[in-house]
Amino acid sequence: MQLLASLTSPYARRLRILIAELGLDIPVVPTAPMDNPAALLTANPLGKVPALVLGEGTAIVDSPVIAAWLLARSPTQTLMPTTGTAHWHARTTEALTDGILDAAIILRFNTGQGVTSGVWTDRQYAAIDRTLAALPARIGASPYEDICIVIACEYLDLRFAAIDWRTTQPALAALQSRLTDTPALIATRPPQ
Ligand SMILES: N[C@@H](CCC(=O)N[C@@H](CS)C(=O)NCC(=O)O)C(=O)O
Repeated sequence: MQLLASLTSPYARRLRILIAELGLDIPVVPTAPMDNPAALLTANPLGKVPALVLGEGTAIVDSPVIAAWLLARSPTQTLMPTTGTAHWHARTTEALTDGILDAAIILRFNTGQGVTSGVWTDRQYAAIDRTLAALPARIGASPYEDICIVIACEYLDLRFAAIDWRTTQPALAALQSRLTDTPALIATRPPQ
């Protein structure tokens, strides 16, 4: 079994943290999606990381699906509630923080193509701002949700230093500072 992942991917980072926190032994194979390596395209025709290769011709793709698979393999885990309202709350926090990453990545690719303004750009920034404002109410709901929130915030630090989420959302800053020395977070911080 292998996790194909780029070391800067925030989606993959969440899984690398889960793997560490759950004590699973799944090697990470550094994979640059934009190079279209054959192993990635075989595992995931979308050409995106992360992808979890289970073995002979079987792979799981999309980080929330892979996260669910990892958590299901660890029946005694306490990172994410597995049933009821708390479970769907956690899945929604996961989706909201993924949405921040999706919007940030759209902005990043647009910038790379010289598109730095316009309705679509404004829409991504507005989605990021609104979602950041919604996250403080979700802090502390479960360890997994806190991890998802910190990963999204730290990805903004990496790629969008101008988004000053620490000033606009001090509760998120307090969470990030409380978790900053978590070994799995330290071990998975992207190379600067
Ligand atoms: N929804 C996917 C998003 C994955 C994603 O966008 N990964 C980026 C790297 S951070 C990628 O592989 N991009 C290459 C591409 O879009 O072609 C997930 O959660 O796994």
